Amino acid sequence: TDKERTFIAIKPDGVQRGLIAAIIARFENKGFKLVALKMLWPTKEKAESHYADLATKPFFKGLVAYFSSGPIVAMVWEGKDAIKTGRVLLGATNPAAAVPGTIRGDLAISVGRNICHGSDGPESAVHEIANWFAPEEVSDYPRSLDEWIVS
Ligand code: YYY
Ligand code: MG
Repeated sequence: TDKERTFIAIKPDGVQRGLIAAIIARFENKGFKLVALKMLWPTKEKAESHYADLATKPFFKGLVAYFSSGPIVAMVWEGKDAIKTGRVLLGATNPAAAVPGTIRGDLAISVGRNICHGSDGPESAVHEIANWFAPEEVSDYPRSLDEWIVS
């Protein structure tokens, strides 16, 4: 859909490594619209609810520790097919398999330090946006540029 929204996060390693601007630029330059953004330090509990689907995985404990190890940049990006295309911009989960040109393919090496997160479907996008943002923190605003980006 044209106004699809996805939750994108720069994980603690992305913040520590000074990659905030580089990651935001990928989404901005692509043409997506930033509708929410904040820095926050996830609690263990919020990290667990964010990754609730993965609770049975062997890497879950380490993943929650990693995601709550420092501040993250939480964002909502909007645009045509933002969920699927957002994941294309991120690249494969394992940076070793992510192709050059993607964020993980260009900027990361290890699956346990893959610097960014993106929703994987419409249901998870709704769940994740609600997990990190109050409705009034998301700005629904027009951009006159949009007719030059989508037809
Ligand atoms: O959505 P995405 O982040 O690409 O991957 P998920 O399968 O949802 O896993 C979430 C997160 O877990 C991944 O970004 C890194 C971590 N992880 C891991 O540490 N080891 C794995 N074998 C698989 C995933
Ligand atoms: Mg995922």
